[in-house]
Amino acid sequence: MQMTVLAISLVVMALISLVFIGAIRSGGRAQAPGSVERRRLALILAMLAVGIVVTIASLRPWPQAVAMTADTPTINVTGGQWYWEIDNTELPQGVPVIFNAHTEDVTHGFGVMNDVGRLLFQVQVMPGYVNQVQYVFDTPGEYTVVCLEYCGVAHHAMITDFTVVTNQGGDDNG
Ligand SMILES: [Cu+2]
Repeated sequence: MQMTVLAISLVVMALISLVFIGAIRSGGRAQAPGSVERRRLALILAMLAVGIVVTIASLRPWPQAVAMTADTPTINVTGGQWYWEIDNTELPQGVPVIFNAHTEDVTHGFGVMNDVGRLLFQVQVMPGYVNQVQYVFDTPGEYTVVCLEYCGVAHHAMITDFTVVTNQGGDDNG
């Protein structure tokens, strides 16, 4: 996806440059001596080159793509009026876990809070989409799931929980 966007950007940049070069060539020839025209063209090409280099150099992989491996735990979250369903309620500590969140009806907000009620992350849960969020739980314990998007009269009751358990290093957890 990112490479497609890059390719489209480069093609559009090239087209814009061609339009500029064409405009420079067709107009103002009488006023601008050849050397000025050449310097202007060189400046445009230099700016184009800098733009391409900066564009490529500033590309970064998406964070979840960096952390995700074949054995990254994936948790499926289903939201509905007015409940949460989580297919795994014992999550490992200290490793990235992926939440795949979808809704059975209206838009909800999947929000996860720690044991002192601090919001750790949230992701919008929208009809027709599976939204993904990745998180590393540093602390074992109880975590609370709430809904952060008003979804009807019992919105406030959309609460559930899950546990993060200590990852005993060396154990086979796959
Ligand atoms: Cu809600």
